[in-house]
Amino acid sequence: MQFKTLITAAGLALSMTVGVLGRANVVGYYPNWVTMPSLTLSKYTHINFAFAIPKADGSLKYDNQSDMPGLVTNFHNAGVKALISIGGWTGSNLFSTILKNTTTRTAFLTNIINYVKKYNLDGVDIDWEYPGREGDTCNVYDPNNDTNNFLSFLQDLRAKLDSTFGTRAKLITMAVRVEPFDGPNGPISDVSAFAKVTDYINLMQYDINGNWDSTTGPNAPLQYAPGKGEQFSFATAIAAWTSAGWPASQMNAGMPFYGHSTTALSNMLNNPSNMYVQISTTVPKGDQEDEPWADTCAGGPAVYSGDWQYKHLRDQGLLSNPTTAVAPWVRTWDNTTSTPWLFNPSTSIFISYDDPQSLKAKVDYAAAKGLAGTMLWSMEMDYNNELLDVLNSFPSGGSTTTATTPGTSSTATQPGTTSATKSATTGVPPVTSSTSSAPATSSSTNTGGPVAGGPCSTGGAYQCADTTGKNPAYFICNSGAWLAQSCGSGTACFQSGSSIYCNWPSA
Ligand SMILES: *[C@@H]1O[C@H](CO)[C@@H](O)[C@H](O)[C@H]1NC(C)=O
Ligand SMILES: *[C@@H]1O[C@H](CO)[C@@H](O)[C@H](O)[C@H]1NC(C)=O
Ligand SMILES: *[C@@H]1O[C@H](CO)[C@@H](O)[C@H](O)[C@H]1NC(C)=O
Ligand SMILES: CC(=O)N[C@H]1CO[C@H](CO)[C@@H](O)[C@@H]1O
Repeated sequence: MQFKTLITAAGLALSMTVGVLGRANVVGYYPNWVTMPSLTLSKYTHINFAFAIPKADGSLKYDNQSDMPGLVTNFHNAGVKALISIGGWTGSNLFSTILKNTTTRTAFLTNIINYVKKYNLDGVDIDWEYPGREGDTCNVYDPNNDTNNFLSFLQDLRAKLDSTFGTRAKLITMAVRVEPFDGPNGPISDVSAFAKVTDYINLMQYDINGNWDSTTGPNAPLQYAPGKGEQFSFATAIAAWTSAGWPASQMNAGMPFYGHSTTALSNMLNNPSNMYVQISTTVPKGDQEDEPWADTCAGGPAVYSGDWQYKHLRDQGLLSNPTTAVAPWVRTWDNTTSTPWLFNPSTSIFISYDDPQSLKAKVDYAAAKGLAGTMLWSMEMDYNNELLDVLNSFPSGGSTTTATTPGTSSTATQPGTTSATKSATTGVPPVTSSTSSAPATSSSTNTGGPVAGGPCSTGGAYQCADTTGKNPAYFICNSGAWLAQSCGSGTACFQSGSSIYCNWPSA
């Protein structure tokens, strides 16, 4: 919605951020199987209901569905977009099968449209784990066809959503892993066709190391330690998608509001600079809510997850404040991965998790890369908004421009976009969460239309020059005056409420 891509005539992907008064995305996942504590809705921009499960006939099964109308109304009243998320870790076994069969594929598409309509939703988030790659062990997947079938399905879904609700009136987002979708030869090298018909990816930059590994290690490293643990990180995920042609301005960085625990086979406090020691195959009980659970797909006995929600690190007394451990727990900060870990020398339990300090490092990194904002798993796991507040510190007013094609010189960029970026990064004051989701302000709806150099009052407000959907010109309110700007060559400006985006011109 508020962030779209500018594509230059030369076909080099150039992304830039424009926004609802410049506000960064904060996308929360709302699991339907938990009792949700009271929420500060003003601190979210989007909430994804998790999960609607695709059934073999292409229908959707969502538990506690009767709660949805009231929740959607509450979210909308707070200016928050509501989406249905389809799939998830245990709900992804049939995507491949459904999309191969014309009958079930058509039913699936129709059911999504009807679901969005029935519940007055703002869009759909597809959380297929994973196209062309096995996720949960009983999933059907097909490296030869899944990714192509997914693309053609999304193209049809975009067309049908647009024809039913209006052009770009509804969002399509995707939760994705740390590398692009898989084809027959591994992750594909060009995802730009996906970006054209969808709005965002939500990067799942967590669960990188856990009890499935042979050593302790970080759940969500900002950078990985070469040769230690899995060689993926928050940074490599952004780089992998960006270099496959995904615009940074259509990415939300994923933030875990939980940690994983394992039992170390040695006393890690003897060498706190080493976060990687051998572990027991028996997973310890995590927080007070962790119960043995049997994955019906994977089979095998019921086992603990070992997971610790951040709120229970706080309310079960492991942390007396966000960065102080209570004995016998000892907190260590790992400089390489920019994450904290806890160790209890009496039980040898190790917990890798995120806290305000580590999330701040991730927010700063994502903002510097020009991302649209953040996503978090999941909404019930925070403690007094200690983590959510860090996500809300993501710089507003638009992030930096990122030329996503390696090796292109800066002179290849469109003059208009270069200067737009400059003003977006220097001229836009932060916007508080209470005003940012409000309806368009008088300055951004300026009935006479903005004029270059004319006065404006809301720094960071954006407005298209007209609503024809053919004109690239737009204006940014910068230091009290409208500044003339232009979408990239071949694209036009579209108004959506108080926000604008650049996209292919209307027919
Ligand atoms: C419905 O939500 C409640 C919590 O509000 C939860 O206890 C229950 O398990 C949920 N039902 C299903 C089928 O997920
Ligand atoms: C496609 O799905 C329909 C409905 O479930 C089923 O009747 C049909 O046999 C399937 N076709 C193939 C080729 O599997
Ligand atoms: C981590 O970095 C900080 C600041 O640069 C430094 O003071 C500290 O000694 C480092 N710690 C380790 C364990 O390397
Ligand atoms: C059902 C389907 O789409 N099958 C195709 C999967 O990919 C292989 C290899 O490209 C094709 O031969 C199949 O027709």
